[in-house]
Amino acid sequence: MKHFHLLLPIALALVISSCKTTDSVSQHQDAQVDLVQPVLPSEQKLPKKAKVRFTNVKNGQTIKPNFKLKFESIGMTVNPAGLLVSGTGHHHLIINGSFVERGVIVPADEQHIHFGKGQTEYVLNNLKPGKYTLTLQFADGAHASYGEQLSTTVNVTVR
Ligand SMILES: [Cu+2]
Repeated sequence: MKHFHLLLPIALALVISSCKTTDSVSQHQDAQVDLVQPVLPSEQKLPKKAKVRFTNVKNGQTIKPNFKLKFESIGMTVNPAGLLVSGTGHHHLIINGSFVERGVIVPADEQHIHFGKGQTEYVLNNLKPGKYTLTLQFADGAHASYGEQLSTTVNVTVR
């Protein structure tokens, strides 16, 4: 308790200096992002009608191991990865996983396939026969997910 009066000003100074640092960092980031977009696309309000869908496969369908999936977005424009523009993004296919929470970066691994060039079709890589879930997930130019609204999942049998 003796040292309390000594510590308080130090603590205050730390708080003030950390605020200053945070402000300058956020101002710096805003300045960069303002060139394209003031808010990250994945954080912006989505059109109510915005959705994605597979155009050539329905839930419960049986497909070939090298089936060519086709997909589309409604109310959102497909752009290559790297461009942070609201209302745009690219598709991802998630095999035997689920949609990615809004704002979370879609992983890049065998289970999560990115279509960063703006592709709207994909030939399955000779999947072994069996049951699969295929999830389509739309995410912004930085691969940040638009969340469940911009995802769709179908169960398929590969045979
Ligand atoms: Cu991506």
